[in-house]
Amino acid sequence: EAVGPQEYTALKLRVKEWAPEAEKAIKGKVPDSADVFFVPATLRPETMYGQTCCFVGPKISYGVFKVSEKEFYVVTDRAARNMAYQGIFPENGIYEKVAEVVGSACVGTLVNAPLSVHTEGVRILPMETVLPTKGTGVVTSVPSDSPDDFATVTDLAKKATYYGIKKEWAELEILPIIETPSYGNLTAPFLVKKLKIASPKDVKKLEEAKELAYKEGYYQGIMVAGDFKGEKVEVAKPKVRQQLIDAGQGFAYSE
Ligand code: A2H
Repeated sequence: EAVGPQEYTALKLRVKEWAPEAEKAIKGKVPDSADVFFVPATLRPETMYGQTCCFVGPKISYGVFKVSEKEFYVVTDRAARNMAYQGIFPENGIYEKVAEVVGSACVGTLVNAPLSVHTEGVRILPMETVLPTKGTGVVTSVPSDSPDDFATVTDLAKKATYYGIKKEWAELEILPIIETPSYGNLTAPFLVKKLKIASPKDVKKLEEAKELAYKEGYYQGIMVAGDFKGEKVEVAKPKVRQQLIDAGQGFAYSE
């Protein structure tokens, strides 16, 4: 766990089509003409090309917060409070919640994920290990480079019926984003296999895989997707972040 403040990139994933239960929860509370965004917080903006879905905690309660008449964010109350002191809402310290929705009700919602190769959109899916006390409580999934994400999408596809999802929602193609000398161009799948991680509940081994993936990716990785192909991850990371911010598809969030 880092000691100083964490500098996240918050990403704006626009809702294209609501899951029926979530639609009921927001009906009449958000103008029809407005855009609603799920807002994951990430430390790896350079991997956003590889988003295949976006996770919420099924039992976590989320708020729908008003940014303007045209724009609403889905995050935890805790994150909205933090954002209110970081200039993200119109008035300092003030955040207006217009609706509440539990994570499980959002599962199946189709969102547009900025930079993702999956331009048709990605689904909101459940992840049991999402912490309500970190980031925004929304986690975008990049299974090529995050062992947690790879273990979770593998489990979701295996037990699609149990999770009440369509199997294909968890099986969007995983494309190479970063090439590394030790683990090839699909670092997370490689490490999950190598360390024989069987499920998202293998917390200890996942911790080890995360550590290895992060070091190798950050210090040795070369981009093989996106606008900064051929550049070192270390160099590309702030550039991708800035691009997202300049395009209005993301913003800085810290805690
Ligand atoms: B990262 P730190 Cl490709 N609960 O983004 C659980 N995990 C959360 C979370 C929450 N409430 N909020 C954010 N996270 C995840 C990309 C990524 C991430 C890659 C590789 C590693 C990685 C795509 N998922 O994180 O404890 C988010 O996943 C490895 C730790 O604040 C976020 O970045 O350091 C990261 O954990 C923040 O973790």
